[in-house]
Amino acid sequence: LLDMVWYTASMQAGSPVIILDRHRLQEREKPGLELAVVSVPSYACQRHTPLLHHNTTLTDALSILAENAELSENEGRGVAFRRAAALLKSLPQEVRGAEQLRGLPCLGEHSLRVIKEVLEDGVSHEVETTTHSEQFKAMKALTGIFGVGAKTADRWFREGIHTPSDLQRSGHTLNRAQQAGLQYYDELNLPVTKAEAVAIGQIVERAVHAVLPGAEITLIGGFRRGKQTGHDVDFLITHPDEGREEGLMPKVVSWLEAQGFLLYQKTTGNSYLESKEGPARPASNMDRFERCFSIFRLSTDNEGTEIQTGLRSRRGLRSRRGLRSRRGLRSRRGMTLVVVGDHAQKVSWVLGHSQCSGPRSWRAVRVDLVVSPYSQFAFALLGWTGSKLFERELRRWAVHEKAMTLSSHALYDRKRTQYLRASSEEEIFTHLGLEYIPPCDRNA
Ligand code: DCT
Ligand code: MG
Repeated sequence: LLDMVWYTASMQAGSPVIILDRHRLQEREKPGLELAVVSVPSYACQRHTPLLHHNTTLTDALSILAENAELSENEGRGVAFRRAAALLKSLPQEVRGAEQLRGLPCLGEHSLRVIKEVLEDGVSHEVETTTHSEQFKAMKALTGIFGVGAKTADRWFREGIHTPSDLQRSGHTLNRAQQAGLQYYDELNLPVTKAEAVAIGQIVERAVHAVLPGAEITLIGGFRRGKQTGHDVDFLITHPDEGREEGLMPKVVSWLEAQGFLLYQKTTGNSYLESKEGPARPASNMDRFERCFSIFRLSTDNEGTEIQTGLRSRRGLRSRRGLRSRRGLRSRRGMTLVVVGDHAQKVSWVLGHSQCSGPRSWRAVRVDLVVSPYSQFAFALLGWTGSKLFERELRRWAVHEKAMTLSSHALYDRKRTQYLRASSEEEIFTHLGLEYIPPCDRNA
C-alpha cells in the first residue's frame, strides 16, 4: 500500500479523486497516527507544488503551448495550459496512463489531448509544430529582449524582423530599456545562478544600509522558492520604522550608480494609497510599490566574496590609460570601450559587447528592487514570491471562494467591509482559510 502513493479512488467521472499523500504516509509510520487521505484540490494555492516533480515531460509540453498562447496574447488559453501543468507538477508520482487522470481537476479537453498524445507517442504533434514555427521562434527571440513585450514583438515580426540582429539592422528607434536589452541580449538570456543572486544581494545590502541603516532586504521571486537559477534577481526592501522607507529607492540607485554597479535603471515611485485606492481590485495585477527595474554589472572576478566596484575599476582604467574622450576608445588590450548611462558625470564604462576581443570580468544581470512599507511587507512578500500562477490562484481563491480582494498591498474582506491586517504570510493564509504553503511548495 505504501508504494501506491497515489491512486484514483473512483473511476466514476465527477467523483472526487482521493490520493495518498507521501508526506502523510511517512507520518503514518509514527505510532498512533491514522492513515490520512486527501483529495486533489482544484486551486494551485491549496496544493503543495515542489520544484522537482515527476511529470516534466508532460509539463514541458504544456508549458510550450502556454508560452505560445501568451505570446499570441491569448491569456485565457495560456492560463488553461499553465493550470493543467501545475496540477501535474503537484502529483506525487509519474503519470503513466491517461486513465490515471480521470476525475482530476484543471485538465481541460485540449490539455488532456496533448497529455494523451505525449503518453502514447512520446511527443505531441502540436508542440512539435509550435517549437518549429518561425513565428514562435521569432516571438521568443524578440520578447527575450529586455523591454520588448508581445505586442511590439508581433508588430516587428509582421515587418519581417525575426531576430535581435534583424532589429539592430532595421534602424528602428528603440527606447532606453530596449537599447540596453539589445546591448546585453546574450547575457540577459543566460540563467542567473544562485551564487550570482547571493553576490548581488551583498551589493544591494551594502547600498541599502549605506543610505538607511536598519533596513531589511529579502531575496524574493524564484530564488525564495528554492530555484537554483532564474531570469532575474528580485529583492524586497523594508524598514521596521514605517515611513523611513519613503523615498529610499532614488538614494539606493544613486549609491549604486556612483559605485558603477548599474548599467541601466528605471525607478517608479510608490503610487499606492489605501485611502484613495479603495477596496476594489486594481485594474492591473501590477502593484504600486516604489520599484527599480535594473541591469547590474556583476563582477565575475575571483576575488572571494569581495566584489570589485565598478567605480574603482573605472578610475583605474581612466588614470592608467589616460582616457580623455568618452566614446569608442581603444584600450591597451585592444578592446573597445563604449559609454552607457544617462548622466554625463556618472558615465559607466563597459566593454562593447560585439567589439570585445578578450575575456571580460563582469556580466550583466537583471535585478528588480521593490520597497514596501512595513505594514504591507507580508503581502508584498507573498505577492512577490510567486510563482506567477500560484499568485494568480491565490487572488482567484480570495475573490471566488472568500469574497475577498488580495493584492501585494492588502487583503480586503468584502463581506465584513474591512481590511484584514497581517504581519506574516502564515496569517494571510489563515485569513484566506488556506493551509499554509511554504515558498518551496509554491512552484505551480
Ligand atoms: N509576479 C506575479 N505576476 C506577474 C509577474 C510577477 O505575480 N505577472 C510575481 C511572482 C513572481 C515574482 O513576482 C517575481 O517575478 P519574476 O521574476 O518574473 O518570476 P520568478 O518566479 O522570480 O521567475 P525567474 O526565476 O525566472 O526570475
Ligand atoms: Mg525572478
